[in-house]
Amino acid sequence: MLTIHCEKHRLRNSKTELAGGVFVEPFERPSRMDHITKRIRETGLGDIIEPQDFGMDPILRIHDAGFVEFLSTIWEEWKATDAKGEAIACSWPARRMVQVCPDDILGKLGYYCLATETSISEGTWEAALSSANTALDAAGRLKDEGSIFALCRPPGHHAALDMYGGYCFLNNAAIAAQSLLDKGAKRIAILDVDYHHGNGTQDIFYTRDDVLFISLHCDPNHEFPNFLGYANETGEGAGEGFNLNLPMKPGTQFDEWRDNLKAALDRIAEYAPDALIISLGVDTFKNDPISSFKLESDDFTTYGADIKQLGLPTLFVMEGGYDIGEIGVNTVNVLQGFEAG
Ligand code: SP5
Ligand code: ZN
Repeated sequence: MLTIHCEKHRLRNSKTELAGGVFVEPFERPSRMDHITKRIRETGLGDIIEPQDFGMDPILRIHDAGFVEFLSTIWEEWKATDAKGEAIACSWPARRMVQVCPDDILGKLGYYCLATETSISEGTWEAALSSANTALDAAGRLKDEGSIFALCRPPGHHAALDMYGGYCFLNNAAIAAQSLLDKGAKRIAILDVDYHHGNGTQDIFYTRDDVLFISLHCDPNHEFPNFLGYANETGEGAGEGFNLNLPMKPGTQFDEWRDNLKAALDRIAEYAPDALIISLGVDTFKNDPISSFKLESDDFTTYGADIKQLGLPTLFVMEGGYDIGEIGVNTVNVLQGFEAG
């Protein structure tokens, strides 16, 4: 399987994540990619090539223009203040407050941020852009390749129409889906297997029937992103019936997870999409430092093969996964399981 990957991901190298009331080195760090590319080479999965630059148009098909302008300028603006650290939101347009974007820099940060653990740092925008280009390049090659891996970093599935957070800035999977539709596909299914609910992707496609969104994740009543991802969110308007959330309790093991995967695959088969996008987070692994599910490394191989049974053109887009030691094995296991399946 061919992998698309951009070295510019390294420009996202934030020093601060707010976790447990203190600042820690972010779990979402550049070395994650080194372990995955090393494993790709070790296993001979296939070549790794750099993406082309697709400009702003495909990104603006998904994200709000004001949000994109904010992301592309906020670091320069932040640097010009007397702030000592990275850019972190502190206040929000919460309930019964006014939904406007203020000129004040902290006001802007709060307006566009959905989770304060994610700091904006030097190079974040350039890295986010390269990650979107990685997904777009892979999407463009999907027809010829049959299956392909977009090794994106930073991840994307928490990024909504006009919000960043959860380590995500641009929604790579959504941008790729739209590009496939714009090139003639009629229906795209996105299956999100990251441990966390793909709130951003759900938000983006919630009222549409040309993208079926299905997410397998830890119950948001107990886990980030907490405020989206419940089973009763089924879509709205034309999108009614085209959003399927399969939340599972903390500590879920693979047999139960796989039952939910089967339900997801059945729904995808019924939808008969032109292509399938997998939002591939491997933070379901038993040793993940921020997650609670119990998947073993071999389980990733098993479910890769399960996905293959759909027989669809399949674009894998990297999302989360924070057990640095095993992230390479677990990620490549999915891809190898798929190829062998
Ligand atoms: C792409 C992705 O996987 N983003 C995840 C972002 C999660 N950030 C906040 C995590 C909240 C802390 N959870 C600690 C739970 C301990 N069980
Ligand atoms: Zn995750």
